[in-house]
Formats: sequence, structure tokens, C-alpha cells
Amino acid sequence: MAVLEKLNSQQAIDLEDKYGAHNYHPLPVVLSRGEGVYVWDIEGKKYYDFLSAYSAVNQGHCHPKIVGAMINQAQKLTLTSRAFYNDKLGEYEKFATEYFGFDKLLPMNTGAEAVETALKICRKWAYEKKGIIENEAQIVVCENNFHGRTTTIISFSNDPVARKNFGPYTKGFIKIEYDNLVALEDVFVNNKNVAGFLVEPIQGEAGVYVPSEGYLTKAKELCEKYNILFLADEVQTGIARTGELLAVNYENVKPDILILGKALSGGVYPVSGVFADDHIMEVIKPGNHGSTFGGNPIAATVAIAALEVIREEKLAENAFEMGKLFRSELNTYIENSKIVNLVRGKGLLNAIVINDDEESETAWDICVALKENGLLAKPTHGNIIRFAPPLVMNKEQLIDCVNIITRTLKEFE
Ligand code: IF1
Repeated sequence: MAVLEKLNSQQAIDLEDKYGAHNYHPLPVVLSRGEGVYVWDIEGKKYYDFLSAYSAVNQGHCHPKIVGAMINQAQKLTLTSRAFYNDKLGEYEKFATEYFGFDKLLPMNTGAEAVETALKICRKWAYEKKGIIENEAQIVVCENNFHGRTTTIISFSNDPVARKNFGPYTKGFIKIEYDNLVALEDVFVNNKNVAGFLVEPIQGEAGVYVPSEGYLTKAKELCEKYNILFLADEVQTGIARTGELLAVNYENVKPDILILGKALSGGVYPVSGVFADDHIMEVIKPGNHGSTFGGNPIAATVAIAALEVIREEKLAENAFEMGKLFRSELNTYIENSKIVNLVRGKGLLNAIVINDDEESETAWDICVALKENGLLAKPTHGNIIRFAPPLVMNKEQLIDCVNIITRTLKEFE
């Protein structure tokens, strides 16, 4: 078979199966085009995308302004490395730091890299500013966290699938229960070497767990009281996804270190970054950290366009309104449902919990049926289905989607 021949879906799946590492178990759908809230498979069937590439495509698929910015820049200059200056990075750093309200940005590419960067900055700050003895710094993390796939990050995961047989693990992390302020203060009181607290404002992979109101505010206050840095991983919750520009905005919290990725580029290019004020970021000196691609001119140009789209199209406001409508419509359905226990989330980051045990296939089967009915979503942790469409969805489309979802769920009652 010639590679340039147009494949059908089964052939594309077979190729991945034969030649690709089996590190995923995708839904059996092969996408070849996307526009706004829609994607199309090879055979031309149209779907609503309710995953948005794990919240990277918040601005909608192939947003013309973002793609246009990328094409334009790609024809001028793609990559210089940071050995030289380029004419786009400074402009982007000014724009992005003003946009999020920080003094400085350290640009990287993927979410995991940005988390690693934040951890390194935090440790260096602990030794050079807080006065912790070298190699003794501890960073507090939460149970059921998801922060990426690197060796250090999986070292403090408690998901056996992500972690087992990848040891030896990186030391220096203390795990406590999420949404538990008593546990947080306990660990601060009992350990003089805590440098930082790394937290997701809403736990995405764990199943869209929204913490109690006031949790983030009080956690930040505790961090201030004990001179500990508050590191917010907004890779998934950031950039308007939850109905605010950042999920921490709901509680008026300014993190000491803010970690962004995914939708920072609208999903067209890997762009991530770490934001902090000068008194923290100044611990990073030439040679301490870097990346060949981080801060390249395409990334810089794309990120400015992606952030402008969020503002121009009022996507935080739209996510807030559409999310409210989505949960209220699903709650109406759930009143008379045996198969769905509840819907939870903020803005357009939501999940339903299926009334079945974790090991059952029901959530997967529902996702396969949703696909047949023209909507793509993916289960997380067995019996939970995450719903995260692009934020450009309008009311009419959302109601259409609610109808697809409720019609599909009825098949399982
Ligand atoms: C995969 C979930 C989403 C993240 C947070 C950092 C990263 C992620 C809060 C790393 C990445 C992903 C990656 C994806 C599955 C996924 C995910 F299902 F695990 F929860 F988004 F919904 N911090 N999240 O959520 O970013 O290095 O991937 O750019 O397949 O691993 P990355």
C-alpha cells in the first residue's frame, strides 16, 4: 500500500496498531478535519468534539486567526534557539505577562515541561531565598494529581498505570489529600523544608473534582503564612476553560507560580509557559534552564493570537454561560435517571458520573454510542465521562449536544 493513497478509518487504525507504540487506547474514530466545535472523520462523518484535545482547542479547531498567524510567521522565521534573540519573543513576553499580571514568563513547549520548570524554580528559590539546606526541599502535592508524564512528575503520581515500573522515583515530594486544608497546614507545621504547594484548581484527570469553595484562597493564605510558594497548574483549567480566564480567579488567588500550556496556543502548536514575579523568577540565571524550541517565533506569534481570540470572542464569559446551561439541562435529565449519578464542573469543564463500578465498561460503551450519535467524549477513571467542548460553542449547538447526550444515555437506562 502506497503511503499517499487515501486511507479508510480501519486502515489508519491498523497502521497505528502495527507501527505505533501502544501507549493509548483511543476511541475507534479517525479524524481528518476540524473547524470550530466540529471534527470530521475520514469517511466524512461530522461530530461535535467534547474533548477539545484535552482542553487545548478552547478557541475551536483551526481558528483562522491563530492558523493565519502561524502560517505568516512560518514563512518568515521558525526557530532561532535562545542562543540569539528573535524579534517576536520579547513582544510575546510583554503581552502575556500583562495579560496574566506577572513580571516574567519562562517559555517552554509542553505542559509537563512547564510543570518541571516550575518545580525547578521553586526548589532554587527555596535554597537561595528561603534558606532551606541544599537537597532538602520538599514540595507538597495532592493525591490523584495529574501533572504530566516525565519521570519526576510520575514520581509523585498515585496512579499505578502511569507510575508502575518506571522507578527509581524522584524524591522530595509529600502527598496529601486534595481539598483538605487541615492536612495542608499539618504538613506545613511539621516540616520546615516545604518549598512549595503544587495544585490543580480543579482536578481534571481525577474526574473533574471541584474543591470546596474557599479551598484555594485558604491554601494560598497558608502558603503566605509559612513562606511557601503556591504553584497553580492551570494547564487544563486555564485560558477560559472554567468560565474565568484562570480557575484561580474564582477565588481571587494570584499564584506565586502559574503554569500554562495547551490552549495557550489554541491547540495549533505546543506552547507552554511559567509565570512568576521578579523576586521568584530572578533565581533563574543564564544556563540554569532552557529548551531548543521554547519561546520560538512561531510559538510566540501563535500564543499572542490565541490569547487575543480568548478576549475578542469573550470565551470566558461564553464558557461560563454555556456551562451553566449544560449542567442545568443535564441535572434535569438526572432527576429521572438510573444510569447517571451526577454532573459536576465549572464553565465548560464538566463530567458525569455513571452509576456503575470503576471496572465496568459502561462509560466506555456510552462513549462509543455517543460517537455513533455524532459526539466525541472520553471516559476517565472508569465510570466518569468528561465533557469539554471548544469554548466557541453557541447556545443552539449546546442544546443540540445535550439532546445527543440525553438520547444516548436513554439507550443505557
Ligand atoms: C495524556 C488527563 C487531560 C494536565 C495538567 C499538566 C499536563 C496535563 C493539569 C501535562 C495534561 C493531559 C495529557 C493527556 C491526558 C491529559 C488529561 F486526562 F490526564 F486529565 F487534559 F484531561 N498538567 N493533561 O492535565 O501537559 O505535557 O501533556 O502537554 O495523554 O497524557 P502535556
